[in-house]
Amino acid sequence: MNDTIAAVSTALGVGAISIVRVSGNDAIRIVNKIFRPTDLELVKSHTLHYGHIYDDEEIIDEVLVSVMKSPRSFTTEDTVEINCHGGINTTNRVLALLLSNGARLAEPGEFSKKAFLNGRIDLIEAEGIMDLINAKTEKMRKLALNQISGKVSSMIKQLRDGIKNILINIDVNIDYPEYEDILVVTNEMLVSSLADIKNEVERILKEAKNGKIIKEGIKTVIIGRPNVGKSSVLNKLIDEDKAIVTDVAGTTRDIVEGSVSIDGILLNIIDTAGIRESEDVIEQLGVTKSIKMIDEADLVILVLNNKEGITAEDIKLLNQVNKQNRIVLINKDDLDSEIDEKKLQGEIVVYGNTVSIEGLDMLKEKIKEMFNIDDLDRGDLTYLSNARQLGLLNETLKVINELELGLDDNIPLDILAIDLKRIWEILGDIIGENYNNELIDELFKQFCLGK
Ligand SMILES: Nc1nc2c(ncn2[C@@H]2O[C@H](COP(=O)(O)OP(=O)(O)OP(=O)(O)O)[C@@H](O)[C@H]2O)c(=O)[nH]1
Ligand SMILES: [Mg+2]
Repeated sequence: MNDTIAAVSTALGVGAISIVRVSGNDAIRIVNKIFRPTDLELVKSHTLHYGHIYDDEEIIDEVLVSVMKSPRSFTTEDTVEINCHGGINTTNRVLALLLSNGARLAEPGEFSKKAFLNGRIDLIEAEGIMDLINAKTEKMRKLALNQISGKVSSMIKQLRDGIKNILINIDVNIDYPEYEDILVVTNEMLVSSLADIKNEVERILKEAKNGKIIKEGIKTVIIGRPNVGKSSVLNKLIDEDKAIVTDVAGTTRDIVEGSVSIDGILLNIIDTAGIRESEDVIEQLGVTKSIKMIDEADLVILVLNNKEGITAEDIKLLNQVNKQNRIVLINKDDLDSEIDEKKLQGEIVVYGNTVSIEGLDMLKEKIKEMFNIDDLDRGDLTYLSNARQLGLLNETLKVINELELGLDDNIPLDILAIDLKRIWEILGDIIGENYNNELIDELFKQFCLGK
């Protein structure tokens, strides 16, 4: 933890500039050994210095070096960043010199880990940094930035503070029952405070769905009988000839994936094998896979053939997806219709074809409505969006439910306080207030080198 670490923080490749970062007690002293002409141990914090990196008397590169002294740096330690010329050889030479002069090569994410362990950022903020680096869309960037700014953490901290206050009051009640002017915590009071906490946890979990959609997109599976035009629909939506289209039923055997953005939200589309009974072993494997995809989907698009009418197989498929978010797309509406709409009562139905775009535009509109995509932008994008964080928050909900049962049974307050403390602890795990070393190591290893 007290080692001075070094790593290349920019992508290693050919580019104008590379940044090599050094952090730790000896950061300034180590860089000073290979940098001339300025004595970096004498400079002020947050200053930039022009000069050269030397290996003995050999000039390795012409550089700009920035010096940030503890505690005003990302890691809170002394930090030096060397802006050298990009290019693999130069950058690696500079890094190698730092290592031979006493720095240790950083592990992936170790700078962020130091920032966390030194109390500069909490876990939610650290995970936000990773999300920001990986952000592919404008919304993903905003979402991540709100995580880094502490807005998301403060939602969790407020919940924790509320619970802490109740716990303090319970403790005082138990320890000093003779005091008359203190608030006496009753089961009724706990019922109402707990209801508030539960509401807030449920609200955060509900809104987290928006965060998930922004971060991961909408997993959309196109299903239907063979030959109804599923692959054509995929190709038209993503504007690319990705899946093979023929008039032979059973063309698609394996799944084919593509994605398209709807107002900044990624629609991750999966085209599947047409579902039917088949003697063909390969085709049947494809069909099994199609059915499996249904369970994992955020949205199912069931494609029907306008010209063929609704068959018993179509109805069977419709029943199979009745728990899913689904849209029925009646394809090939350029041909005469045989569709009996009475069979589709209560369904969201869109007509279209893959010759023109109007019908598929309408399909996108329906998806926007279904997932409130317009509203996603209006909120301030303060959502929990990370699987680890959400898993823990779901755990608190379980304990809250148990606590509610305990309250119904009039279990004494000091026993209930144990569950309440547990909720407080799990919420602490979310922001990394109480952490376990193994988990922290695993988590930061997923970061990139030099971050
Ligand atoms: N008239 C018309 N033909 C279409 C339309 N969409 C697709 N087709 C034709 O329907 C046939 C089947 O299209 P595919 O996209 O391969 O159908 P599929 O549902 O993927 O079929 P499988 O992969 O076999 O399950 C092809 O000959 C397409 O050209 C449409 O909107 N109108
Ligand atoms: Mg197909």
